[in-house]
Amino acid sequence: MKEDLAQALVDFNKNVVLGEITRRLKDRQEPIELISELQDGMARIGQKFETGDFFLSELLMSADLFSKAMQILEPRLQDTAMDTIGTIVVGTPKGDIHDIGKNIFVTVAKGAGFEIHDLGVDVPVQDFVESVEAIKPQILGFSALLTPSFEPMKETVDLLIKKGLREDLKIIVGGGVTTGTVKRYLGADGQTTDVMDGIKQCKKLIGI
Ligand code: B12
Repeated sequence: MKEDLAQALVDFNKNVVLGEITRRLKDRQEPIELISELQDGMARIGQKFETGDFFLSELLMSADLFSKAMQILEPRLQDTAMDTIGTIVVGTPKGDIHDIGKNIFVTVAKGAGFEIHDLGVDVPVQDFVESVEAIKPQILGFSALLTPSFEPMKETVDLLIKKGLREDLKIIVGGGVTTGTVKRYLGADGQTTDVMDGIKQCKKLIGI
């Protein structure tokens, strides 16, 4: 019988989460499908945090368990690595330290053949711009999980335009709190809350 992975994450049931992942990988389920189920669990945890049923300690516990699950899933995602198809600079903007989703995007994008320059979390506007200037990627990716992240992303895009670095660059924004409205506010070329959709958009943005 299949266990409800998302619910097991909400219940912080480490044995069920890790055991179920190991079992389903053995049964040849795609790792990306398992990540999607875990992401649903995280969304439920976020809702409980919003309604005051969960506190910061629960967010930390879920992040820790998600990271443990990713230690099992990550090597399976890298299996498909091939020749480089494009270059992406990615980071989480200033003030934001969420990195679970960004790290998943980095792993899957590498597996899809992208060369990734991961600037990490809490990245200042200047660092994004200097990296674009030095690396000359085709795509700049933001990973944003906090509403206050919108301003530093907007400042980054504005500075890129001012320096004449925007024309040859595609910009995509990902992360649970982002929407089409955020995309339009930033003047970005893509937006997603799903890693596979993000990869598809990145390929399309560079004409693959
Ligand atoms: C885990 C978590 C934490 C952990 C983060 C640990 C870590 N190492 O990342 C900890 C406990 C540290 C944390 C802290 C805080 N958090 Co928090 N957190 C979450 C939670 C529950 C899950 C986030 C997550 O990892 N989701 C799972 C991943 C897999 O999903 P994802 O990030 O969306 O990524 C997927 C896609 O979006 C995409 N993707 C992601 N990035 C990118 C980038 C590109 C380029 C592309 C193409 C795709 C892509 O791929 C991923 C896979 O599909 C969310 C709830 C939620 N609904 O998201 C709240 C949430 C984001 N947190 C929130 C808050 C308020 C906070 C705190 C301010 C709490 C506090 N009072 O201190 C702090 C802020 C700390 C800071 N300065 O950043 C709010 C944000 C509200 C808002 N609108 O601003 C949320 C939404 C909870 C809520 N509902 O209130 N948090």
